[in-house]
Amino acid sequence: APLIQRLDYQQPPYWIRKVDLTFDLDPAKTLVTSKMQVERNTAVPHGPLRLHGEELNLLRVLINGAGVSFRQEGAELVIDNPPDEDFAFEIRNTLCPEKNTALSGLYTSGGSFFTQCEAEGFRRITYFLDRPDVMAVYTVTLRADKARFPVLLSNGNLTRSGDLDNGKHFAVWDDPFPKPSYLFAVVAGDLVAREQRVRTRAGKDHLLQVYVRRGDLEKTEHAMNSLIASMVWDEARFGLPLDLERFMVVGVSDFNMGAMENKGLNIFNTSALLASPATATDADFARIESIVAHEYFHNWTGNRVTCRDWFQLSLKEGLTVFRDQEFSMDMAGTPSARAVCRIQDVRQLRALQFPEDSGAMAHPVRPDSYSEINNFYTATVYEKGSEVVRMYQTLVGRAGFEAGMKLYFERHDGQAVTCDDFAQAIADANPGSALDTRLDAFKRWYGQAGTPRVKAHGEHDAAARTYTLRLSQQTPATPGQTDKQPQVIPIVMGLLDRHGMPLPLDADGKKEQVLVLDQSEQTVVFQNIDSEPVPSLLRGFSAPVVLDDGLSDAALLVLMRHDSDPFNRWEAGQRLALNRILAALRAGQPLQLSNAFIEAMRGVLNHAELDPAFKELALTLPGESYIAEQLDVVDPQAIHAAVIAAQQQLAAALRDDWIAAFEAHQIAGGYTPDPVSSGKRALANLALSMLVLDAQATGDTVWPGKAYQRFKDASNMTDRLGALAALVNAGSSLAAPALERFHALFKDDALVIDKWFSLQARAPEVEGRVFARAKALTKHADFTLKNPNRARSLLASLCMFNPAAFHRADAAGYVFWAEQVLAIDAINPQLASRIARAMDRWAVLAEPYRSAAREAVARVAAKPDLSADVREIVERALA
Ligand code: B3K
Ligand code: ZN
Repeated sequence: APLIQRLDYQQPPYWIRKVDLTFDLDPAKTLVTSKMQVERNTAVPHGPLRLHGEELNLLRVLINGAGVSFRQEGAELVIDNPPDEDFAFEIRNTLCPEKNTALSGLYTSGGSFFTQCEAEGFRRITYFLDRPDVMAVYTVTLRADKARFPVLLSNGNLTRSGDLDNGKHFAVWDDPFPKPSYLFAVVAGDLVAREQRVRTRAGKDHLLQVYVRRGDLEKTEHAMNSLIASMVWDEARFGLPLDLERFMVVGVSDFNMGAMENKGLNIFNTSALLASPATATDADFARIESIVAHEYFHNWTGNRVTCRDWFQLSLKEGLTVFRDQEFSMDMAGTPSARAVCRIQDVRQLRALQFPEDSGAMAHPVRPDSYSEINNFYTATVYEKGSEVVRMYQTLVGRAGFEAGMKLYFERHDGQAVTCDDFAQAIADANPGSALDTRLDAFKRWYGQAGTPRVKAHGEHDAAARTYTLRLSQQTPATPGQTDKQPQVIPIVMGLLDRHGMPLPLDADGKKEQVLVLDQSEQTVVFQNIDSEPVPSLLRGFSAPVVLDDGLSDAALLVLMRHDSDPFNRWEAGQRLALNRILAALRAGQPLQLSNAFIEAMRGVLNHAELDPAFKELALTLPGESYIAEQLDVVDPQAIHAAVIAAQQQLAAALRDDWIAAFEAHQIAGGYTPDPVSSGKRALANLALSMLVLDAQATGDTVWPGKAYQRFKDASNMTDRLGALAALVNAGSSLAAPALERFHALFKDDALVIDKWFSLQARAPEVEGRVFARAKALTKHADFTLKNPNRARSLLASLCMFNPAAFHRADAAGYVFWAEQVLAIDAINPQLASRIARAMDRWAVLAEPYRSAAREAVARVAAKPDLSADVREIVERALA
């Protein structure tokens, strides 16, 4: 597959302004008739009309109603001499949805039809200029058997429907908004809907519908509530109302990602839509709220203003992730609950994006080249992209950012634009701001890959009563990018005295400020500082960087106890733990937590005012992949051993406190997924897992027994799964019967069975048993590579989220990975290439893992018939 370069962008030689599509839907052979209004683009040189098409049977091509000569060149349909004037263009083709296991284009799932067109799925439906800068208005006619496909949906408004001969019926949908083909959607099947009519602030009425399979209706209440909350929020915070009379959301079991923002017809993976207290955890409820919001927010940031080309993907994804993160924080409410959201987002960024940014797939937020665009729906484009948007807000303030968004829509509504257009709008709305004066330098965030390292060193001069903070930055080399320029890094900061009291930073007595680091080295001097302060830098994680401030454990303890910024309080505790773990790993010594650390953790656990949700985060040790990020040579087994040792020590030393915490955080009454109750459940579940872990070491049988009882009696999935996880993760002998019981109880609920697979594949490895069990589970009757959720629940869990089970001295994990990737690639290339990324960081592994991992990647790369998706991943890994 050719490498596509960002700088090669050119406008298309033709525009398609209007599309009239007719579908005769049949799972084995669907007929598509596409009538388009085409117009020459006079801004670029005259050339042939080249349309994209994949896996289609072409039946006929007409221009202005008459046959025309054409060629098929690879995947393109070429018409060499189209008319100069606007013309009517008609294509007829067929395709086979039921054989479409790639889940891109038009496919069937559970007997119904669904589409997925982003990024390049529309060309698997019909021939088209399948690129986001070609925007057209669509009219869609659907015809299908009425008994099998009673519901017929597409984008926009339903204008007509009725019966046809032979038991068929039809529906006509009109979408008044011009859109790129990637936002097109069709759904047809035997579905039912939860409906809600709402009136916006502006007084407009809307019909909201959530379509699912019969039987799943009672699991859609949370999604509907989340949708309504999203509507209210976007109008209140950004003045952005819903622009369609009808907004539909549909669930499908076979789906490659979380959900898709098709105009007026969002399609969701059922895992991101369906929830009931008995089957979904608090984390599921939160994820559903945020994905429903994310897709809804795309209606403005993505659909009304879309991307000129796919290199600009973060224009819509980074911005929309930022918006959904802000929404979740606003929904959470209290400052502490907001901080919990922020901590979770940063943890995610560090666990997924930081490794990406330092591995073989490192790429800028706006990539420079790709061979398969689906490989660039990454943590960098999404999560780092969101951090970039957050930095705009930090630099211009919340009101300034809202003004910038307003200007962005004033300028670009209805257009396909670039990240530069967004940057310019925010800057122009804030003349003279810290952003406006450094806009070119700020935009390096779009072009430079790699996580910047920021060093901070403070010196107190007692005689001069000054505190001098020296800051420096450096961004490591990444593939294809050796020399990096300084980035614009907003550092929100404050100073504390050694008792933890905030110090005034200037004559006005300000206690917090934003330092803008935009040089390689910079010095800031604070006046009237009487004694050595403790700096609290990068509050709220104000930039996606690695900070090395060289603080002592004593200083970290001050921050952990007293900082006014809850994020930095959490961060200080994490750093204390990390320092210990890294010291042990570097020395090759067994880990021993210090008393000071244990007492600090006890202080957090028993604290009278801290929220349970915050305590749970503070008492959870840094993840294994984040620890690996700190090391030049990674031994996954050693990291795992250190983390387990730290957990065991924390479990033993705080045993009585864990018991008290468990007992104090039981909830009477019904289940609600609100932040306060879910925080209590999270802390109780952590306490339980610590108690069962400790019991495993001491031989105590009381706590495993209690865990089993709780597992059996739990009235909600969070507590049931929490208790089951406590047994499984501690390696208790009660784990096997509990797993069996869990399976029997939920055998008919696919989303719960996914949890069952995933829990087993993520269990802490002990003597190869977890790996062996995971491998055996591929033969389980419920396992299939065809359903992405199921495949990921086992394979991604093992290969990407369980390093100690996966990286084995005998290389069996890598052999297994290669087999599975190849098997999935023949079915679903997008899914295969996600799992292929488990090997992104093979080069930093210690021996013997490193050589064996490389060999496995090379074996996959040697296969001649790989998809473009997997090929790009393995070739980048080997480059
Ligand atoms: N825009 C889609 C992702 C499409 C992925 C294509 N491989 C979902 C989202 O980000 O909202
Ligand atoms: Zn998105």
